[in-house]
Amino acid sequence: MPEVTGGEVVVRTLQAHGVDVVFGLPGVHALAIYDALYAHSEVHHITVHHEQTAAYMADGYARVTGRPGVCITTTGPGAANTAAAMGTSYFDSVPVLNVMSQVASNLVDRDKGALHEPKDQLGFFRAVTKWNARANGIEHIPAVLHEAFRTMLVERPRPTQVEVCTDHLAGKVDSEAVPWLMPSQSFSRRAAEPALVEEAARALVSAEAPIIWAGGGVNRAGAWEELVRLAEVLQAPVVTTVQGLGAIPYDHPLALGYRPYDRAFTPLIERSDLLLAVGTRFAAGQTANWNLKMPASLIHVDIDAGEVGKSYPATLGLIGDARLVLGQLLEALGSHRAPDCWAGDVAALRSQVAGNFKAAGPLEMAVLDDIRQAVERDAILVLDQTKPAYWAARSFPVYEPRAFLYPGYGTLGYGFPTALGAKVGMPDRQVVCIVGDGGFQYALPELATAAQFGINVTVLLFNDGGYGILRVLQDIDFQSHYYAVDLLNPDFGRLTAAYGLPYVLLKDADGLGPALRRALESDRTTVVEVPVDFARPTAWPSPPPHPAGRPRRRRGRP
Ligand SMILES: Cc1ncc(C[n+]2csc(CCOP(=O)(O)OP(=O)(O)O)c2C)c(N)n1
Repeated sequence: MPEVTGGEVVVRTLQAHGVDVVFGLPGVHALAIYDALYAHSEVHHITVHHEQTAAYMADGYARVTGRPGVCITTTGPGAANTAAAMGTSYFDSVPVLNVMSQVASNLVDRDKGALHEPKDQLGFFRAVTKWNARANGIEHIPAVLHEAFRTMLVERPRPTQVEVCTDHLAGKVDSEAVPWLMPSQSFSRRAAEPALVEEAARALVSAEAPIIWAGGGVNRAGAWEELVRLAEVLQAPVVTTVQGLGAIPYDHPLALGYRPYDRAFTPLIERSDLLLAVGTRFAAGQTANWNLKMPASLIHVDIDAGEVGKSYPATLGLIGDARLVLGQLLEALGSHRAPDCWAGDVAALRSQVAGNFKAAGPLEMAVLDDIRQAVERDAILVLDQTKPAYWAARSFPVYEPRAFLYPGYGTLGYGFPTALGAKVGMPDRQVVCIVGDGGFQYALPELATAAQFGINVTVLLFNDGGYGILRVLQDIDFQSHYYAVDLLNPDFGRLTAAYGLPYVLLKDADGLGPALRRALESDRTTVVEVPVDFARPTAWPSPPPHPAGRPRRRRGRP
């Protein structure tokens, strides 16, 4: 009888769930997994220089493909190094599976001082996962991994963790004794209660001025086609949260093109009698800390029943996968076609908002315009926590779904490693990372990962010599007591060259467009450094005066 190791059961189970690339950093307890990867070259492994990068890469891969990203880490400190990245994926509902080793099964949680012995590794990761478990023996591995995939693919997508003790990974059993698996295609997603769908359709048909709020759930569930069709059927303008960007193309006539927290949204809500929210938890940042008022009627579509009514009372909750539920609504609406009650208001409001942005941050908006014009329509932007990224989150025109990766958790150091994972997931698309000198230095050694594995992204490095946004806050709140915000930066040119990668230094933000175009033609990761100090804007964009009066009543309502 052929025998298999626990490590091999891990790798074959991942394969059975469609995994063909993993991101990781080996350690002594996890080596049996690596030995199985050695034997199964169909599963590609990308070796990183810090475990947080493995988890960020898995996050980037998952956000752009819609499939779970998988990282492999080793017991104790190696695994713990992924915590900020796992927290980011948790915050933004991204399906990342962290497969990790544990000490030998007879030593777990005994505090005897075994090498890398973690204190309650499952407890540690409970805080940043929706589900986690230890496989108690080789035969248990397929079922535990399968459950991790099930929870990420069927329920709200959030990170999971599976750990296997090192003796189980290295141990062997008869392959026929392993309960090999049910493939992931057998997972079926949840649709909404048909009677509630009918009720929602009736409410949508009789609404006078409905608007749609598209959250990250639309991108995660792959529901953008249904969303756009529904918006067209209802003639309802769509506002997108930062995680929902690209769910409707920015140049679609019904795309509002700005985020709900923008004060420009207020008059629109005041005019609307029904808001259809899809895949959103109405997070603080999107609702001005829940100060945004909602229309009288709110229909909330979400895979997670716990979100419905949590921050805003819902008139009706439709619990299910966004794609399925929007499909159900379209079916229930049948041949209904709403008249256009907003006429030119959407376009007028959009252009006013764009004007406000330009007036409030001329340099920031010029930089973003240059970027937008240089990259392809479906380019993927990955944002770190740097001044131009905040402006981009407010205003960047996104035309394709899953093309704007922003850490809602506010995680500094996210951008560059996540961009690498996004490129692995979508090798044929341009991937541009927007990062400051502070954030880039979280993951500089990953320039080696880019070079070694031929991962080609473009890094736009905005260098202001410190933690610039904190200087701004010290200005505003602490009488300009600049403290702990200046950085002694390396020579980024020599540093990039040390990894054999191209680098361009601009004098200032002028010339960014042509430099970015050239960098995008490179066949290797290229760093474009832009020395710039985005001064504190004179004013944040203020709400535009409302272009029209009350919405026209619809004619021909059924
Ligand atoms: C993991 C983490 N640590 C600290 C912070 C706090 N923080 C937010 S932005 C920032 C400064 C970023 O500096 P840089 O990347 O140079 O961009 P800049 O603000 O200068 O544009 C810091 C320290 C954070 N958001 N996340």
